[in-house]
Amino acid sequence: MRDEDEKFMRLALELAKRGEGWTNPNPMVGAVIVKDGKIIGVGWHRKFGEKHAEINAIEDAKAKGYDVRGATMYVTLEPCSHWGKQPPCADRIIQEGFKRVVVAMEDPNPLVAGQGIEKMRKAGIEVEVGLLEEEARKLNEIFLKYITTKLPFVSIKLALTLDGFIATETGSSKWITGEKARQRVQELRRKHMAIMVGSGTVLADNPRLNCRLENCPEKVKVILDRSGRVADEMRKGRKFRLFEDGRVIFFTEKPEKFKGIAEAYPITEPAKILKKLGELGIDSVLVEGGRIACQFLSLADKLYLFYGPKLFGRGIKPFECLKVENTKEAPLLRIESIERLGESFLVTAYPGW
Ligand code: AOF
Ligand code: ZN
Repeated sequence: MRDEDEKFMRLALELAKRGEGWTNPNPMVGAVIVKDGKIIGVGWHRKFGEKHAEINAIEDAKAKGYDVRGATMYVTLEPCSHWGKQPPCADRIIQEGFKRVVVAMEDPNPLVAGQGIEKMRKAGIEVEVGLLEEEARKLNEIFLKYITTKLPFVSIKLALTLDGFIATETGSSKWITGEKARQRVQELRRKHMAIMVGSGTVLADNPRLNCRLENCPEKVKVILDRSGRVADEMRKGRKFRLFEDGRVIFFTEKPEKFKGIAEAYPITEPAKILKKLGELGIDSVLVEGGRIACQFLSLADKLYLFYGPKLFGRGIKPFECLKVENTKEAPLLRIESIERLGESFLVTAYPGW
């Protein structure tokens, strides 16, 4: 029984991932309905504001002509008990006559927080909680942070040489990693609502900062431009590609320079920038600018370090602001994984502080 449960929950987790990038700032959720050992319906939360996973799974089973009465539902997040953009899933599960519900994790949303589980139990449904909980928590690490703190999940992405440089002394950085690694960056962009860089990157590279995968929503582009250099250039007639799609937000000491050109806030302190992004409904930010990385290091939730097979000897280092003198003082990272991407590799790590 336990083995079977795990198999169905793994499938629910896989289904949930199909919503990646589309559900923010809501969680990714997957659901599988099983009756007499057979999968009769599957569903996932496809897009923010749209139907929840459980409802999609129930509708899938019904469309195939199945009766869900007496069935078991496997769902990666506690079914909701509140009225949001959608009606409460727990009520629907009760109405439909499910016998058993297996939940990977409780919903940390204070509006739910165990009440969905309680409601279903009170209605006589067998509810089990905690199957593959670790995987479910990892899947929704962005949602977990945002719903509990109202601050965005901060990831820092860097492309480094094997000797730890992000650019040569003259500022050249194209390219340190190979094509496969750069493709992987696109996946990271899909996962995060916003991409953040400094004005230096915008002026030097004129990047699009979009997500070029087939299945990817528009990104919010966040530019740190203390002195308003991008606005100055725009007034001179220069066109920037980052305006081609998505929302663009500047943080600057000179908001007046952006009047009539772009959305800008008079904030430059990293912690305050994050607070503002949270207030704007942005649940995650991928810091891609190497030169701003160190400012956000102490606030980071995750690091994505891509290493290319090159050596520069001299050049620009990403974390010089740390100034570690003794090895004992060095901040420690907890490595989550190491992925080989052609001749490059990706180290994913969580800050240990
Ligand atoms: C579920 N299944 O598939 C999702 C859930 O505004 P709403 O109605 O879409 O509600 C959003 C909240 O509902 C969200 O913050 C989270 O707590 C929960 N999301 N719950 O049972 C789902 N996406
Ligand atoms: Zn729901």
